[in-house]
Amino acid sequence: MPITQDLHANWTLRALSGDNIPDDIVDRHFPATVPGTVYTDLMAVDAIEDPYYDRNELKTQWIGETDWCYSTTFTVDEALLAQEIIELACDGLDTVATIIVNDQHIADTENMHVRYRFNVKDVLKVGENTLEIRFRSALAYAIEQRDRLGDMFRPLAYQLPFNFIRKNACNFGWDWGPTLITAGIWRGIRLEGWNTVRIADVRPLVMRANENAAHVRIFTDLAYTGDRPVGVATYTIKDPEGNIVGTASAPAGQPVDIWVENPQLWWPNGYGEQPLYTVEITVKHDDVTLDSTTRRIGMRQVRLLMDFDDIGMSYTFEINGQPIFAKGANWIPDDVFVTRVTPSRYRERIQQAVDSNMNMLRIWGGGIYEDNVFYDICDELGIMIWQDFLFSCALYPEAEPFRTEAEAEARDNIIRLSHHPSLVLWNGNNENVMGYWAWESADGVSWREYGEKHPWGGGYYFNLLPSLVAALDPSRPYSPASPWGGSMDIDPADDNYGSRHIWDVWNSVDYTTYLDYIPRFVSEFGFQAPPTLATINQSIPLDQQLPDSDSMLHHQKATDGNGKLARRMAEHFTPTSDFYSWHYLTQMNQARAITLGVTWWRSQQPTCMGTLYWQINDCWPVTSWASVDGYGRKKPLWYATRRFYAPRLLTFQTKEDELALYAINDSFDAWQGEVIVRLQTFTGETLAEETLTIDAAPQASTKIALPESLIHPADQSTVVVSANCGDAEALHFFARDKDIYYPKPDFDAEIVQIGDRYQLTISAKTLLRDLCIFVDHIDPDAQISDQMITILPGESFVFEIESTHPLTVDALTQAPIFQTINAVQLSSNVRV
Ligand code: BMA
Repeated sequence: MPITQDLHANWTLRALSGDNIPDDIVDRHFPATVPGTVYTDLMAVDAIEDPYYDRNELKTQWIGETDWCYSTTFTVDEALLAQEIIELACDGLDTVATIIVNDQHIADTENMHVRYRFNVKDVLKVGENTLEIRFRSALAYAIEQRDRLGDMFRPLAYQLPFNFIRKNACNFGWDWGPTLITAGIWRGIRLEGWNTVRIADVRPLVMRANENAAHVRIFTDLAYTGDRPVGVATYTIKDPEGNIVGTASAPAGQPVDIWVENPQLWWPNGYGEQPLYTVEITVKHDDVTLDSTTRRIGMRQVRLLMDFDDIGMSYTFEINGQPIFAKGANWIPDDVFVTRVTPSRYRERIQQAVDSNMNMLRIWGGGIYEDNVFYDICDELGIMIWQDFLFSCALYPEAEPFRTEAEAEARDNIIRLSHHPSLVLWNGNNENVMGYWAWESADGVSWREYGEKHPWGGGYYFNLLPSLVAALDPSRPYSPASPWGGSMDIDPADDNYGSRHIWDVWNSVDYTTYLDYIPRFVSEFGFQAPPTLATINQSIPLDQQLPDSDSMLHHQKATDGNGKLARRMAEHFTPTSDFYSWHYLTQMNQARAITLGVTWWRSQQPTCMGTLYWQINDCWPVTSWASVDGYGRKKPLWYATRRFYAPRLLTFQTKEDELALYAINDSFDAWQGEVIVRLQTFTGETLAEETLTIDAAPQASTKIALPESLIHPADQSTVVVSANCGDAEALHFFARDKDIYYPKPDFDAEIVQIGDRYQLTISAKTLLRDLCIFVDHIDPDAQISDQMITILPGESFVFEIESTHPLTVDALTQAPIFQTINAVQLSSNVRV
């Protein structure tokens, strides 16, 4: 069996060269953490200030312009040195690295997304050895590559040439991300010594599965030291209880097929369980085990139905023969310094997706292929993963070394990830086809014009990547791009074909424009809001806590972001200049926008079969489209998400001014019941009430006609209509907030404390619209059970709060902790 020795200890870091290295950094050796990054190492010893605070990002730009050197020493013993091959295995080097062992040059690498192995046996010795990894400035490298190729005018959506280096693109600055260009040994590094044979990779692929049987095809690639006999490989599949349900053996290296009868099927969150099977692979010769490994798999079949129909072309994920409405969001790296994303942080974030009733996350192409742990957790929790290959918002060179690197990287990550049942799609790129179709560079050159004259990445999306997927992972669908209409001749913005992104809402028009669209699948659409108050308190100095202060604007990376926030807000609300009211109203506008888009598109299934909003998470504290902010705190949109992605949803929709109620039922069972629909005034007077019948077929959206008495109130500015059926409830207001006459909020409040838990009961005497209790402003670690709750007069709502701070009714029922639309909009709307 191979001998493994981690090389994570004794590292130091020093700046090698660069024009702007501060004097107090020159010639200093810093202790370094591996895996880690230069930034986090310098922060650990206070050599730099936290770049996430205030405008510190600007003070650290020299780091990305500098060449760095990591060095360590390690001891090799005789047992290791006796192995035929001793590889230095690097799971991730960020990015342009030169590796030196015992003063001998071993290799140069230039791809953050690839695992490397180098045989270093000849340079190792028993006793102490040295290892040095030098990282060139990634920025300098990217500029140099661009210049070498004479490619100054290659279109891209941002300033710095992220498309000339195989590194996470968003490091170079994005419309939600700072420019913090990292360097470092960002994943594990170790020595592996072995003899005769090593299992280089294993791909157990579930080719087909239903309740009768699952077909598992296992590919194994072996590495050999010489031309000696290596015997047979044996394969065992165990069910979740540990029972052996399938075995095979074959000459080592030859694929095998195993059929498992009556498998326990893996389902996405909300549709069933996530049973996980284990595949054990052992290579033996003459009864001696030479190597062995395991992989966890799930018995499920995935297809992406891109079928022509009388509308256009569908884009529907099908799991185990069942079409699934994809409910989810886009995922970006959870921290600029991705090495800080621990397994528990991954779990917390993915659990937040699960708890908000999501079943899919799209790993966006400007980030990274995530850690194995990420996919393991998604396997366990039923979150389907749409994985972009890492090409985003640019035309990409196909010249060397990029083509070779693109191939190596795709190959390596397909091999690494293909056993995960959560992974349901390989997707070629983010918005590069759309850019080709529709975008212009700042200097007025159309991307298409450029792409017609130069390689632009099409060779990757239409040739290289699909052939790699077909060869290495025939169990999964491939889509060339997001958005994608099925052909280069179809506008990727066409509603009727394939996946699309919708960005006119937010950039230039009000969110009610969502009602104009019935896409087949929306893989991006979004709406900004600032992060939580606690996160603002943690990242913006108090005297800068104003919507347009320098510091707040520094934490707003979108072009004219605050202008868009203000214009979109003015379409619904009477604008406010008070910081806390602005913060609250922009968050409400965000949550309401995404609520409208999702509920409308869910109501339009099966024409539309998926909504992935932009974006679930952030990589630092910033005003962005995220529902969970850069410090992991839930914005009101997260709570809205839990409601609008509920498996059984009641929703009012107003397309073409005709108010209708929809019952959306994602489950495999019919939903039958009675729904009480009531039209009432804000002070509690019932104007009309009807009891209607719900008979909603499984996995469908059912429209429920509403009687005239409920949908045409005489005074639209003082009434609300509600629908209730068990846990499902819906509300509809007939006018925009700025045209509504809200009553002054009137309520009773009561608090009960049990240890660190509080129950706060709010009993409404008048309507309380979109009540939020921002307890995080008092206690940044507090948790609250819900936000953005509308309480009708005469009703009450109980908030569960967890906090170690003493909390009182007084503290919790005053602005800026206690916020309602009534209070914030009252002054401008008082009827005279
Ligand atoms: C989409 C994404 C990102 C971007 C987001 C918000 O197009 O693909 O590139 O951050 O919009 O503008």
